[in-house]
Amino acid sequence: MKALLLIDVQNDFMPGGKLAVSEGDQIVPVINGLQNQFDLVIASQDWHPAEHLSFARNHLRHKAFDQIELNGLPQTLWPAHCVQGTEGAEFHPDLDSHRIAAIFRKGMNPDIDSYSAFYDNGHMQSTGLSGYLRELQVTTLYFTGLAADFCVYYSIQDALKAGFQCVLIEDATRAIDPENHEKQRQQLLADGVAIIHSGEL
Ligand code: VGL
Ligand code: ZN
Repeated sequence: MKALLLIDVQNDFMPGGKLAVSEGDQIVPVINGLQNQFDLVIASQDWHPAEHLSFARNHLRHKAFDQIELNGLPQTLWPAHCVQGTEGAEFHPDLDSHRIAAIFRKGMNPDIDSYSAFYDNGHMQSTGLSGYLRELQVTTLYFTGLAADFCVYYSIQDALKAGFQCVLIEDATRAIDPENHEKQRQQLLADGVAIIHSGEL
């Protein structure tokens, strides 16, 4: 069984949002067009408390995009984004959500960031997503969403470790830093991830 994963298709990652990904909104119609081809559609949502320590504003001497160490892990400091209950944390208004069977939220613990939909960045706590997928006999995951070089990339890495076959639908994602994404793309191919266009499905 195959599942479609929608990673963080949220307003704050769209043009005009707090942590905008260029052309992020262009993936929404692509994702909407794909959903009918899957038995299972799952979404993740970045869901931070206002005091989250990945936010630059919660550090005295730092600004957005500074690199620091946070509780022993490298951390990029971000503009405050996807704060729980705000409009920025909602899905894009045009995202078709009626087939989304479950939403896995992440990034609630203020002390650690959580790019992957499976684990926090320290791999200390699971979201339960891999167990959920296994219970439903899912073997292959098709990845879409934002951002290609953070939450999508790290979700794929964890999915591979958990034994899922992974496919990245390239026109259904966009990167914060396209150069970074290009390097990661080579890594994903080397790791056995299929990278396809939505038209191939
Ligand atoms: C993301 C940076 C911080 C993402 C989330 O969804 O890719 N990136 N929080
Ligand atoms: Zn975040």
